[in-house]
Amino acid sequence: MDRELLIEAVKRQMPEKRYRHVAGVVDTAYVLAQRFGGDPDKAWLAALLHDYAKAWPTDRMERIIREQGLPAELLDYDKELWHAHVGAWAVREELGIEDEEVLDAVRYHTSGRERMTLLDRIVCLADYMEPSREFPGVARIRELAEHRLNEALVAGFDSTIGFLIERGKTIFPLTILARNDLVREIAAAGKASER
Ligand code: DGI
Ligand code: FE
Ligand code: FE
Repeated sequence: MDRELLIEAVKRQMPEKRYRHVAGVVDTAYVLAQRFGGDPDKAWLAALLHDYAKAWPTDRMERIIREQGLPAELLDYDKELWHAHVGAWAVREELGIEDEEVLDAVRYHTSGRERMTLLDRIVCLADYMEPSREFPGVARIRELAEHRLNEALVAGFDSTIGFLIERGKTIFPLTILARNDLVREIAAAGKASER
């Protein structure tokens, strides 16, 4: 499918305002890929598709999780997590996207995961910092993202984890694992540069 058709397919899934966010993530992910040595074309595609199922009705997402064998554990956590997994399933099913790296970046863009790929990191960070995002701490994330991908991403996860804690919500285990991994990588890089 060419780019214009993909864009049209994505626009059909969501209100205009949500598409403006997606367009911001696309531009940001493309820049981050160039900055940090990622594949800009894959970043473009994964960013375009990342919120494909975001505006789908909850009962539709729940049904797909149950019937298509997506991780049932998701149903025990915040509904906000569902659109990422459902979206990865849907873009394969409806748009014929087969690139596993791209599908993973869509699937894990909300929670993160252990051993996040560069593409996972780029999409997740772009989602946090695209120009229309406004939340306490976003300016710091944008600053860090000028040079430090992992630090910026940890700052993003920290803000989400803090937000969830403040509201008395559960935290999906992959988010903790993702953050632990990144924190260890940052520490290891620090030690290596001292030597
Ligand atoms: O879809 P977006 O709004 O663009 O952003 P997203 O896919 O990162 O979704 C973020 C929402 O998910 C945010 O409001 C927090 C919520 N959420 C609920 N439980 C968890 C979670 N986010 C993470 N990372 N981990 C959770 O356990
Ligand atoms: Fe999302
Ligand atoms: Fe998003």
